[in-house]
Amino acid sequence: PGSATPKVFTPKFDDYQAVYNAIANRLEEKDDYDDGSYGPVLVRLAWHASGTYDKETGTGGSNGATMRFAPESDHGANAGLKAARDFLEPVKEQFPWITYSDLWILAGVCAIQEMLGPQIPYRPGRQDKDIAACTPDGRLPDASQGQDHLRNIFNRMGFNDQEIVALSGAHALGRCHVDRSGYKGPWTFSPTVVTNDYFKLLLDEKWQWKKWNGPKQYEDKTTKALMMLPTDMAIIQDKKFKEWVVKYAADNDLFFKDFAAVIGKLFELGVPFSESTEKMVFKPVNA
Ligand code: CCH
Repeated sequence: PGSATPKVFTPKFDDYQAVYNAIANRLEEKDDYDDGSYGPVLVRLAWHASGTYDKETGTGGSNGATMRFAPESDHGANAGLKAARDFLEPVKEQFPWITYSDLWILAGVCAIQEMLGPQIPYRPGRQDKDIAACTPDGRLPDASQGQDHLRNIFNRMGFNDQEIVALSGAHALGRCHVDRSGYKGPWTFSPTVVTNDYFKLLLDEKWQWKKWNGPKQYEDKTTKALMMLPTDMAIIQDKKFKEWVVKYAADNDLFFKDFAAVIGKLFELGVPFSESTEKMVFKPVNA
């Protein structure tokens, strides 16, 4: 009797695993979407949500999901990510208790694991913010630039050379779309599987400028089917970056270990977790 406190739903591991499974089971639902999987574009969504972080001001990062709103959704770097946000909308409807910010990151973790990548420990606790928290344009990398730009952008998030190179290995996945970034084509022959092929191809192929009317990009001399951005090429043009490219090309286990660690760090930039929040490791569906 008396004033009963209303029951608040406190999601547990199994609830997050259920969200994970719902995403995993839909990744390949549309055969005609790109290379047959929404995995790559979900990884890009989680990265662009996180990569706005500025360590000096503590602004940006995955806490907030402010890319739901213009102007951030209209930033040039985010072109095409509506496909990923729309893909997740039915999942949000099915599990209304999860915040968009936690959902987008969980989707990135799910996509990496389901595309046979390493396990990425996950913590929930992000809160959605409103339009006022949108970050200014220009915080994400510009593909037309070189190594100084990469260091400026990623040092601002708090990453060193080794971490920059490990993160770049995500370009084993997915492709560039003319109607999104202006660039064209995939980096590897298996764009829906996490591998160290990006590093191997950077070193083993001969790369030449693509002759076309689009933005300056490289193509492989052998098949002309693969591409590299100027920023991709910068990590073999720069001696210090290249040392890590050589290591990751030679050792997939090392790449998986370092990639899991750096992605875990990226996805948590600027998130004020309560100390009791434990990391969850989700069971893959596509094992
Ligand atoms: Fe990236 N990326 N990325 N990228 N990216 C693009 C696509 C993907 C840069 C530019 C581009 C990371 C780093 C960089 C993915 C993950 C990561 C595209 C094509 C451009 C341009 C977009 C389009 O046209 O659809 C630049 C510059 C950098 C500098 O470092 C990092 C870090 C990550 C993740 C950890 C993924 C995945 C894609 C494929 C998306 C898709 O739809 O297939």
